[in-house]
Amino acid sequence: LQLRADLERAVGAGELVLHFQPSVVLGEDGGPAPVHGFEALVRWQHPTRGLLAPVHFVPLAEESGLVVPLGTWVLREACRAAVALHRPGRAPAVMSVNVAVAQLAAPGFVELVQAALADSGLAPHLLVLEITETAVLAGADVVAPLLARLRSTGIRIAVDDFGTGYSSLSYLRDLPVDVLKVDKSFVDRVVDDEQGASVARAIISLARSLGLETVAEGVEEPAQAAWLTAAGATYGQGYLWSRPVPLAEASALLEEPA
Ligand code: G
Ligand code: G
Ligand code: MN
Ligand code: NA
Repeated sequence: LQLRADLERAVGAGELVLHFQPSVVLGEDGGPAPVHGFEALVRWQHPTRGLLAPVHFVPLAEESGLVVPLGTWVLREACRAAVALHRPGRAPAVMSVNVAVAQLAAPGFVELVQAALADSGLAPHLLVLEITETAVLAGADVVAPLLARLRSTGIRIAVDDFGTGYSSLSYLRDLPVDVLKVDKSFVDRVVDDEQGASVARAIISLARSLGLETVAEGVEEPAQAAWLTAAGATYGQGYLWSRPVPLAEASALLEEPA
């Protein structure tokens, strides 16, 4: 309960910070992987408990409704960070932001996204909103039209933790999304596990046949990256290339590919 009161204050008090984890283009032959973009991941610089990971406060924020103001701060800050990473003569990096279903369903969310883009000067096609597969499934009737409206503003939509939600794959065909983020639990099993590899290959093939890009999450081993590249995954994200890092380090990753 103390933590909840603290969190209520923290959003306004400048105690939240963003770290950024790169996603990279899975190229041909194991050469250096160019950074495609970053996922913004929130942390809480707590006055006495130190830097808290989302697992310690995002669920609390979701239960209490605080995820709406928290998410608004994250969205605006991530758009500003994306613009701060622009350099002349360099392809601009894409910025991905996690969005809780309560945010999406709150009145005025589409307008909020448009204001965050306008105020920061970020081009819409450089913003990706990540919605978890379970959130999409739980509120398909409400969520799909909202995603369609968001997409018509030029931003892109990713389904996060894809494959964990026991969805029927046919629902994807009708969902207005652009990217599937293949959950780490599948990536963990692509090497030395024939059935694991089959499942991951099926997800990647399905995405390709629907014209969706894929981001393989939680890549830790070069052998996994090689397997995913051969299977046709579009991008990779994971400790193999970088942990989530502060903005200055993210900028350095753009100067010198992972
Ligand atoms: O790296 P990490 O521990 O930061 O992230 C853990 C989880 O917290 C991930 O599932 C991620 O989706 C979630 N998360 C991180 N940042 C945000 C955020 O800004 N908003 C929401 N809703 N979830 C976030
Ligand atoms: O939004 P999402 O649930 O995808 O959040 C990504 C989470 O996974 C974050 O907590 C991030 O720190 C974590 N993560 C990212 N890459 C790796 C990885 O290679 N290994 C592990 N164990 N965790 C990772
Ligand atoms: Mn995510
Ligand atoms: Na994920």
